[in-house]
Amino acid sequence: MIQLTIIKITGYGPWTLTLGSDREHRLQMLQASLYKEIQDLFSQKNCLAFPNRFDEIFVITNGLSVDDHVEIQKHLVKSFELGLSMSIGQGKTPFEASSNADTARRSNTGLSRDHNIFGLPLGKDADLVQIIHMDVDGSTSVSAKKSPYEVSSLIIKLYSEMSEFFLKRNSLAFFMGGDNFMILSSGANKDEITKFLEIVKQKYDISFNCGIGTAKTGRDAAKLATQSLDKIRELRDSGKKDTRILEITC
Ligand SMILES: Nc1nc2c(ncn2[C@@H]2O[C@H](COP(=O)(O)OP(=O)(O)OP(=O)(O)O)[C@@H](O)[C@H]2O)c(=O)[nH]1
Ligand SMILES: [Mg+2]
Repeated sequence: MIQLTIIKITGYGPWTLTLGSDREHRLQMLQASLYKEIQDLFSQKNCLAFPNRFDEIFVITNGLSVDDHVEIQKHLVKSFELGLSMSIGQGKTPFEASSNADTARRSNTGLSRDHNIFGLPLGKDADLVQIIHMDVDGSTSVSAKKSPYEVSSLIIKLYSEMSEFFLKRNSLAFFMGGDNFMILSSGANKDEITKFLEIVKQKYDISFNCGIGTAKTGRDAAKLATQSLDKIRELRDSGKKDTRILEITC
């Protein structure tokens, strides 16, 4: 079971219009500072936030109670003039958890109405998070042959391919910057990941390295996934073994 919280700016569209048309720089600053504050507050509680279209943020919140969410919401209310809703969902897969969170908000199923927190009463068994940290093998040499924007265009295509492939398997992929992606997965099947690697190799001539981490919290799962990825690099650089997928479970 994984627990996800979707944080959304409430009444954002109408509010943006009140700023007039010279607003883009202000919206960009607002979105960046909102993301920073959310990552800061949630990571202190062993959670990990993922940017989703800038005005919506997904957070792995395994182990977090409604009271923990209220505490964070109180901090955020002090820092931002805009309101935020938090929708909490649990599920057997990340997709199911995200759908449950969204359904709760749309059906106005509240866990704390005073603090704009939605969701069904939380079960206690949201205790397993799995993250796949995917990173392009040798992106520096790929980038050297392209202009910066051509590199971005390639990364967008890879992201699109990844998102579609893993969504079909109830997993959610996020672009984390540079050549890094993280996939919230459940019971990652190495044969399936291998299939994805073969598709991108064949279509784009790109190889990914995939570190998998499984733990009780988002931060711990990400730490183990990155540790697995670094181990793949270490094995590659020492010339010992060419591994593309490695898993560490706590
Ligand atoms: N989000 C995130 N970005 C990273 C991380 N490590 C590196 N980066 C970014 O990824 C870019 C590419 O770095 P690398 O992946 O180390 O470069 P590379 O040439 O692909 O080398 P290998 O991955 O070892 O094959 C860096 O410039 C950073 O922007 C990470 O752990 N997380
Ligand atoms: Mg890389």
